[in-house]
Amino acid sequence: MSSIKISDRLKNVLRSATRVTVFTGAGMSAESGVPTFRGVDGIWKKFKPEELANFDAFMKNPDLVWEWYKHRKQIITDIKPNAGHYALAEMEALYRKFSIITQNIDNLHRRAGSKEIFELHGNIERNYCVGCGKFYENQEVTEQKRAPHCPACGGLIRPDVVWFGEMLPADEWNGGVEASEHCDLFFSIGTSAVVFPAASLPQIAKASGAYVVEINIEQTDFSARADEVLIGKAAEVLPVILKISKELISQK
Ligand code: BJW
Repeated sequence: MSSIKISDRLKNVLRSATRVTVFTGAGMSAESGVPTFRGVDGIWKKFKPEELANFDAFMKNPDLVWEWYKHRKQIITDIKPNAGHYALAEMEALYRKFSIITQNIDNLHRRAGSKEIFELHGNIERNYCVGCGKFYENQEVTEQKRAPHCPACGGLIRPDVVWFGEMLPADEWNGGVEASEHCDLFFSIGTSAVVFPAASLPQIAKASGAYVVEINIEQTDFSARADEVLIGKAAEVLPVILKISKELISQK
């Protein structure tokens, strides 16, 4: 943990910043036991996204897609937020404005105690009917082996997540853009930064003048444009950043 080097420049920004925005991807939850999408053990190594994470695939084979999400719901039910999620939740109290924009559907930021969260790709704990739009909690539907049908209209019920080719929820997206445009410090954490439009947010933050820090176990497509890249696990780097932020802010 102590081997992570935080530059003086970042320390200065951590001390002076009032608005901090954090953008997270699957690597954020890796230490909790949620598989990433494109890593060595990534989900897409076993399943092709076009077979599972799009609306046409769901309508063609709803039971297969439902089974896959049911499996992932089970993983998420069984796990807990990690030290990185808890560090971010604690950092929220240190800054005047602190926003989390997440691509993750696992609800772990909320479970760790973070308050301002924009969920760009939905939340696996919710479901809705493709026919009438009625929402269903997981408890109401996950017991079912096959894709469930809506008791109200008979339509298929799907997870409330954003599949390829679908628009992101407007309020969450607009909130995420606003938080990226108006921050002093922006962290891009545990994302390969290849899925758009989400991957444009670090670029928006950079173009708007934020100091942009990437935290990842390896370089990404975005690394060359970041002001600073911290190579390490989110669950190990973030507690170090929290500790330094607390020290710097207490000295102000
Ligand atoms: C660690 C770590 C540790 C590991 N610590 N780090 C150009 C060409 C073709 C298509 C497009 C295009 N531009 C846009 C598109 C369309 C498409 C897209 O971007 N495709 C690209 C792949 C090219 N985008 C869309 O379709 C989006 N909608 C859209 O554009 O609407 C407008 C539109 C409408 C109609 C027609 C056309 C356009 C929607 C995207 C929805 C993405 N959905 C998913 C599934 C969600 C539900 C589910 O979970 O099942 O979202 S796909 C998947 O990717 C998921 C993720 O949120 C998302 C991003 O992945 P993420 O989080 O970055 O994970 P990984 O695995 O890629 O990376 C993990 C990283 O962590 C790695 O870097 C590791 O190194 C690191 N790591 N352990 C720190 N411990």
